[in-house]
Amino acid sequence: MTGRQIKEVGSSCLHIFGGGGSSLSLALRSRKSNLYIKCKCLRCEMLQPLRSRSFSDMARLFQSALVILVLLQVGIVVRQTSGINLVKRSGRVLPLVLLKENKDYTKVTSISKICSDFHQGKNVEYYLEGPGANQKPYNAFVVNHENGDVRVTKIFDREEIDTYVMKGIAKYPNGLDAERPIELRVKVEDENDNDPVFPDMSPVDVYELSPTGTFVVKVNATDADEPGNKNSELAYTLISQNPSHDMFRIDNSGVVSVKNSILDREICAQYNLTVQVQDLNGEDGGRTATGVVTINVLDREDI
Ligand SMILES: [Ca+2]
Ligand SMILES: [Ca+2]
Ligand SMILES: [Ca+2]
Ligand SMILES: [Ca+2]
Repeated sequence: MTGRQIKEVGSSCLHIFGGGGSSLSLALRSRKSNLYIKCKCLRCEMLQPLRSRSFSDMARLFQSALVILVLLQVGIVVRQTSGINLVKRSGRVLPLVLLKENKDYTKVTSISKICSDFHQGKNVEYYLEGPGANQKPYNAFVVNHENGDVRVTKIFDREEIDTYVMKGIAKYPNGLDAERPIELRVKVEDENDNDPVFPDMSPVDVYELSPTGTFVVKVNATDADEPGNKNSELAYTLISQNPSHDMFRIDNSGVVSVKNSILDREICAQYNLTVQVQDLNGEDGGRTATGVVTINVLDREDI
């Protein structure tokens, strides 16, 4: 057989009984002018060298391997129809688990469940790995080694950790993995449990007789709740001005500007504005905080 012929045969691949969460494949491969027969299924992969280059020998080997694979597939089909397979293996990712922060789920027996296709009786044990399991914070999530039920041992704080990504492991008693790990992702949903916080604000300056609309300062409070969530969307309002000359205004975003163009340092050289900030973008029920903005009026030669 010529090298060209071998390459042509090796370029084909015969898949049999694919789908349903399992597949077997049989292929010929040429590597550095040597010919190999490759058997592959979900559980193993075999690359067998073909020592004979004759087409009849190669066909016999290919036929033998095909018979083995058919028998393996029949075994898988029998197992699937007998109900032994508990979970489809596609994706190897469990559905996302949503837990509200501050809510007590510790009495819930199962927030998720790891299952193995190869679980029969007590032949498989389950484990959890990753932050929240066998890494800090340790044992926030624990798994029942026998049935794969995952439960929690604490009340969660989104502002501490908002997402946990763990691996569910299925092992045989001899310590070998029964199959590939499955991903378990838990998201902690936000609750509006943080007040806005005003930063320390230094006094700011503005010239007397500045025109209406002159920028004075932008107030920037913070809120530890989830970014992009209304729980941390802030809106500002002016509670009072001292003295109450109504010289300044503040917009929703916290920008303080001159409202009245008759600022006169010789009449009043300093104003204290009491500003309120509210989360939920200022809607009813939002949490609030107040701060004071001190504004010094600077002199011009206006007399
Ligand atoms: Ca919190
Ligand atoms: Ca908040
Ligand atoms: Ca929160
Ligand atoms: Ca002046």
